Amino acid sequence: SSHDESTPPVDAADGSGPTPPSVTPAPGRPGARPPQFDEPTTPTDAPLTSPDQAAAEPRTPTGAVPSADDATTAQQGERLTTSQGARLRDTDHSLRAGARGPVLLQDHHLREKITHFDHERIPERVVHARGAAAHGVFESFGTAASVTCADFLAPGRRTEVFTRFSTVVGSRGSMDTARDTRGFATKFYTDEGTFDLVGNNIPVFFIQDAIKFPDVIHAAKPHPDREIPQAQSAHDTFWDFVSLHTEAQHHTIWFMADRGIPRSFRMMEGFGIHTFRLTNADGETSLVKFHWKPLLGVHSLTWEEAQMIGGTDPDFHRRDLADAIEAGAYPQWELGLQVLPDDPEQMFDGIDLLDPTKIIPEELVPVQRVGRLTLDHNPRNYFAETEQVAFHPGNLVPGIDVTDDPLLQGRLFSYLDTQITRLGGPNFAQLPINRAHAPVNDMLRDGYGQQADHAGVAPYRPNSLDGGCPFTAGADEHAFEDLPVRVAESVRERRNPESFSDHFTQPRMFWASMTDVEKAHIVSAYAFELGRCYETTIRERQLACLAQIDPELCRGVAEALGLPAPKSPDLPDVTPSPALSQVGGTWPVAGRTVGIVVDPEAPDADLAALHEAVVAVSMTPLVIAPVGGTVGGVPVGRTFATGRSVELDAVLLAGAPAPGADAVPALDVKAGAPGAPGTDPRLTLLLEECWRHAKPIGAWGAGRDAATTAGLTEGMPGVHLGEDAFSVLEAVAEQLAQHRVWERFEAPSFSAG
Ligand code: HDD
Repeated sequence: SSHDESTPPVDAADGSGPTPPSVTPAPGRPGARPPQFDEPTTPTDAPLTSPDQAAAEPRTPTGAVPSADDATTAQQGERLTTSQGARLRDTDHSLRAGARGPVLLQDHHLREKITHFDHERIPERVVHARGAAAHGVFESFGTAASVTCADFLAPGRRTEVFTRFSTVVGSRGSMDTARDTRGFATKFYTDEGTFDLVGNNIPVFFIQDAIKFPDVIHAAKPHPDREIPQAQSAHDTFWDFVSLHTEAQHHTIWFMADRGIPRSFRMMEGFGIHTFRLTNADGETSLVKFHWKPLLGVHSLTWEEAQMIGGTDPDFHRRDLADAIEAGAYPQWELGLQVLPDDPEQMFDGIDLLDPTKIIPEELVPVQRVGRLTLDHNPRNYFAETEQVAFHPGNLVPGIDVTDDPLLQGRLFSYLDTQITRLGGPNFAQLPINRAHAPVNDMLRDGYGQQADHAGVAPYRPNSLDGGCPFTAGADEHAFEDLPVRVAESVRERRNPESFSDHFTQPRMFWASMTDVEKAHIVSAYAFELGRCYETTIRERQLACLAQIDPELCRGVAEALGLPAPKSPDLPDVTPSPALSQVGGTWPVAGRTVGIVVDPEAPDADLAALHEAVVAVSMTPLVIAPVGGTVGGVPVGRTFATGRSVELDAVLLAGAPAPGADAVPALDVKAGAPGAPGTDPRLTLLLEECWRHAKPIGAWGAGRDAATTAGLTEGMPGVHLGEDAFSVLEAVAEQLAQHRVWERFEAPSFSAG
């Protein structure tokens, strides 16, 4: 039968079914259509109109709501349609031969809906699969004009940018806080074409030649048999490779150090790694290294925090970036250049500038600031923007060129190539996020996913039919010039230069530049990673590498592994580079999260004012109470069940909730476990963790008693017991400026021996 009269659709518009939930359609766009792209050069359409968001629920702990002009609705019109624009009466029931009968093949809407869904996923990036991104602006200081004619670096220029941060090894759904290198890729949509700076948060790379990239990645990715472990380097194949392929040792010590577990994307440096060649308006060239310097400083998690966050909030970095931007705490970096003369040797102080496993210490060649990056709005759609953005180190603009670094040369091939699989054809540059903001006039035609409806008959040159166009640029028309760089007279060969062969002096310099607490973290990181390997020979081989870096480092790791420390050869003296250490300075506390533990039974009178005071210094207050709701008019951000210390940068005790009825069973704490009687064991745990992770702790009033009961007394490092909330907040914020209470870490045992 074709139609069963007795079973009308349950939400039929004639009112016979239940009332559909009321939704607010987007105003003013009846019959709205997806943006039409006449030419691949049209900049992205203006955002679609959105409903007023003023009444939306707060989405962040700060209570910030999306701005009213931010299009946040999925709806592009008032009535649901097919992809062809035909209005639909029903999208909830397939067309059947009777309500209980089989589904009909003729149900074109069912087939369209399911077919599209079946193809919603694209391959994740072969590396850097997991990432988060934001839009922003780059403002040039104009200070680079003497070294480059790149227009976006001229005085007063503002350029739109899109920056994507990533981990390297994990899959798209892996955790943010894995110990790994972080990608830091920025697309500058300049008036002279798109420039991509595709860097990392570590200034050196694993390998010196791109032909080794499949090897290092195969070694670092999960084992091919069981596909474990996910997003980790703590496994045999990784350490097998880096211990055999010792040019990887410099990069490896960087991510065994705290750089491998950043506190936030906002608190990472970025590096272009390779040496690039800049040209100024007079045609003079220089060699440069690019640096991003975060205004919030460079800060890391502790390893225990990173592991715990991996469980409680695998999206920690992604959330942190989006929340900060939404709350108006826009992350900022300054772009800096180390400028070196472009002489034929391309060497500096014995360092081959074409070797991407070496740095130039900042103390020898200062980083000169040339502009500021501000990330000020979140992507509207993760897939369209963050997933589909396609970076390429070959996206260069006049004034910036590559060098013969063999790693960079190979990258110039790989990035274009990979997008063809990942984005399904050669037209990915037409995706809105990838479109140049400069006018495009190419002769690339057809192919999968072609969006443009090109006019004319002559996409070739020379032609006489389409006006004889396009013309190429004249000498003074800001074209990208291939510099007449001299290529060494040589024979073709597969070989590294001798100047690439020192693999241990710079890791030794890195080690020597660390403070004791940073050294201790490095030793424990190696001990953890090698301790997770199964093969003793691999551990021994890596210890032999460490012996070539530093005997203390080697001894510390060997002790933890219960293996003999191989003897170090005679090692060169190195001059430490203080710029490599993360400890010792003070930085702005903007965007830090301050937990405020409250007792709902005896709310602190000043809670609302305290909350405001935290926001006033651009920090994020997170009120923590045994159960949800509001306390003293302030919303509870986390309960003892949903919160964990690792989300916080500092904790304030405004009160001390007594154990609730559910406290003990929820935690499964045995009676008689350590912790003060009368204090909720979850609070005890929170304080213990904050102590162990060297976070400032403040308390006043009733909170002070709780602190004392927990064994925290005035005079202990980073413990601030005061008379009132505001003086305690001030003391805590001042301490937080150093990132952690460094004194709390134990003296590392290896330095004693
Ligand atoms: Fe790469 C992605 C950074 C060497 C091949 N790379 C990718 C991304 C970053 C880097 C940040 C993610 C971009 C995004 O967010 O979409 N890669 C680097 C750095 C390197 C480096 C700093 C060395 C200095 N990469 C490198 C080599 C090769 C590749 C030597 C290949 C020979 N990289 C790729 C790739 C990826 C990529 C396969 C995967 C997804 C993509 O490009 O778009 O082409």
